[in-house]
Amino acid sequence: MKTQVCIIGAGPAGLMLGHLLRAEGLDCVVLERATGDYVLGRIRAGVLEAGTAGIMAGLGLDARLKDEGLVHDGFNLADGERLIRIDIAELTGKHVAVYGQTELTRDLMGACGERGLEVVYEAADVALHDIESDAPYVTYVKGEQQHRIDCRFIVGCDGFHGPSRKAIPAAAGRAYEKVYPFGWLGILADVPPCNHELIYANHERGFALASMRSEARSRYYVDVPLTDRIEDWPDERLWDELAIRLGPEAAAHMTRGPALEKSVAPLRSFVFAPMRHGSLLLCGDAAHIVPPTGAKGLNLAASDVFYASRALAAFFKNNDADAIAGYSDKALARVWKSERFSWSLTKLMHRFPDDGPFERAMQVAELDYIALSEAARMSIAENYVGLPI
Ligand code: RFL
Ligand code: PHB
Repeated sequence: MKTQVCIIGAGPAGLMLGHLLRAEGLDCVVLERATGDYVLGRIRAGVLEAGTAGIMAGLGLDARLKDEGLVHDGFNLADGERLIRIDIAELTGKHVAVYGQTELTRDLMGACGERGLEVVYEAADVALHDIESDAPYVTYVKGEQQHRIDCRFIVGCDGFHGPSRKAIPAAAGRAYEKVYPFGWLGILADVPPCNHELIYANHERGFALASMRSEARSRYYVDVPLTDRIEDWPDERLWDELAIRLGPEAAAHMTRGPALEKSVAPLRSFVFAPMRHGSLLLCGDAAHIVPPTGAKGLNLAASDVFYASRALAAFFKNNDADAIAGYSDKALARVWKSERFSWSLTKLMHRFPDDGPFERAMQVAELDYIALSEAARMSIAENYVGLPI
């Protein structure tokens, strides 16, 4: 089989890129290792930047997002008894949307048929070949048969553990990494949220986040040592811990319920640069990871694929090879700023095992500063709502 662009991975990055390329009239195929149900079963991001919603609107795929997404004009940082509200709408004139990654992925999946976006699910042993040439190809196995896709470009949207980044010779790039000494234990439950906006809490017992998926479905997190297992956290223990860490006001409004899903996600900052090698472009988690504090991961995947789609369209329509050459710098300029924001919010809102009284005093001083300075709140708000794409 022959196509212009072979996309590896049908997560949000791969599907969004596929639709952006189809909208430009380009040919592409998406290869996904898992089943569609598996991809939809992963409970991940919940907050969409204005720019991500804008990309969905540009594709004409935002009907449900507009209908069911919750418009949030602000969010809160809690430190003990104090609640600092960041009024995103007043400070930036924009808002974020609470809309699950699952729903966004469902919208993208649902439109594949009508828009001629071919997705091959359960593609095993996906391998990249000749990525340094102008005629790369991808092989995979499906139904015990080996298949080959010849293309002009491969785009790796296959997440942190996928084969694309690994296909780049070590000497051709550099990995920047920070691993944090805790993970986030998340619970999803069909109970109304304890607050109409998100609360990120820094409590002496550790971090907590109160989030949601709808008026009737809540998502909460606490940070836990990496050695903790799910079995260590029966629902009641987790609800008790959330009530303490989020504080009495939130606890008073918290409804408990059985977990629909419970999982631990390790926290990591990671960037691989450059994000292109020869005829291979990387997008989303394949190229970078942010800790979830600040809700940037999915949103960065969206801006990457937007830039990649522009570069690929310029190449195929105007023979513009410079656009491809410029992709990595363009994407990384935004990636690094989101990495910085996610890292700084993680440092501000978590108690690190090696921190002493000085580090804690710095957190308190920074939270004091945010509480009293509109300039400080503005800086947080413009990053949270999303820097321009
Ligand atoms: P994904 O979603 O990992 O999709 C990659 C796809 O590639 C497939 N794949 C392969 N396909 C073929 N062959 C192979 N060998 C393959 N290997 C892998 C996989 O099956 C998968 O379908 O990456 P993508 O598309 O780059 O999307 C990135 C986002 O998923 C991620 O950044 C966010 O979920 C991060 N994140 C959040 N981001 C936000 O913007 N806002 C949030 O509120 C937010 N909260 C979160 C998060 C991530 C979390 N976890 C669990 C890591 C909360 C959590 C808890
Ligand atoms: C979520 O609702 O899953 C969520 C919200 C905000 C974050 C991370 C995750 O910063």
